[in-house]
Amino acid sequence: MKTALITGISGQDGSYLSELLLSKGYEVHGIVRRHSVAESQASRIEHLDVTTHYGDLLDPGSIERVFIKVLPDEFYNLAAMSHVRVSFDVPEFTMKTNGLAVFHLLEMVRNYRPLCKFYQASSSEMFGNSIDADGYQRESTPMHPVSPYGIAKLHAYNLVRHYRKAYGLFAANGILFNHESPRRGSNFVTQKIVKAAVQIKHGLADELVLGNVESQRDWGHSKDYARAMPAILNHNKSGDFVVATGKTHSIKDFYIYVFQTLGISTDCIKHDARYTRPEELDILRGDASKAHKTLGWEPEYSFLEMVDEMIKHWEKKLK
Ligand code: NAP
Ligand code: F7E
Repeated sequence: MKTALITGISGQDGSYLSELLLSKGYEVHGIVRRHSVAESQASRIEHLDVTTHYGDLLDPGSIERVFIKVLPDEFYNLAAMSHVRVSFDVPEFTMKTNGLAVFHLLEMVRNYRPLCKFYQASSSEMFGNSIDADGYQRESTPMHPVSPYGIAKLHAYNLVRHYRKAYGLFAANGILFNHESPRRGSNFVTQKIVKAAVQIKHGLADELVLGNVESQRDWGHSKDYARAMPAILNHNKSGDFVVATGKTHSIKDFYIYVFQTLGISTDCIKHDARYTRPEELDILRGDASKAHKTLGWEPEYSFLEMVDEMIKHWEKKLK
């Protein structure tokens, strides 16, 4: 039986990854932070047979104690300040959590368990507005991030590559493009739109306020993307892998589909600059050919299946 340790186990991806690893027979441990609302602490994972430990990425000693106790075979670092817009408000916190903390994790692996495989949740936000001539971003595309979040993630990405090359660790980056699900935080644009649209349909809200609706994203399903994580760690060689669908939609396309599906007018959609960013990433479209060929990874959900699942979730929840 393999043992996995997951930071960010209580997040969207952590919950799907835990389900997957448990189904494969792993013993799963995760690190959670203390919440003032105790019910919120593990609401996405309370149905799962995992062992949780208190810790915080900004308290390296707390993670080190758990790491030494659990001695995992696979270590997934999914914890992060994951909201790009908010990263402009708390840049230093974001740099420490998403960047510097990864250095402490890699040192821990190097010092205490160098055979433990390390997965880093890297992001398409690292590309910024850099895009290849054919309109795709791939592993070789130059990275010029346009947010504190992206800059911090690039710091961590480079640390992972450095520890792989300098110290021979099995350390890998999953460069994941946007992925959503019914478990997505409701201040990310997809979940915000779906939740508000269902509320509007049922008379529970009367408007939806958005920022830039022209930007485009390559959206996949978190459950599909969680499958790529152990596949990356169980490949015979560590490396960096883009995980994406290759299909892109604008925010406007997204809300038009949701509002049409629910049979409501888009007249109640308003704009407010407070949801825009000082620097915007305009378009993401990933080329996951390496993951297809090397790992045999393919997404199972289509874009519309994913959106429909999110709509059904809110219809059921608000009933
Ligand atoms: P999420 O739902 O926001 O989950 C983030 C997790 O990190 C939560 O469990 C959170 O705990 C935890 N966390 C935050 N700061 C922490 C700290 N200082 N110490 C310990 N735990 C901390 O994000 P997600 O969508 O699952 O994404 C997982 C990872 O993939 C993140 O690193 C994200 O940046 C990256 N990523 C996501 C996407 C995407 O589209 N979803 C794409 C590319 C990369 P609390 O619940 O206590 O806040
Ligand atoms: O924004 C625009 C916004 O916050 C998507 C994270 O998981 O994916 C995610 O980051 C787009 C942007 O995701 C609103 O300006 C318009 O262009 O849902 P989002 P994100 O910034 O792409 C990457 C790959 C990650 O790694 C991150 O962890 O939608 N937008 N109006 C809005 N966005 C939000 N949040 N709220 C609005 O009202």
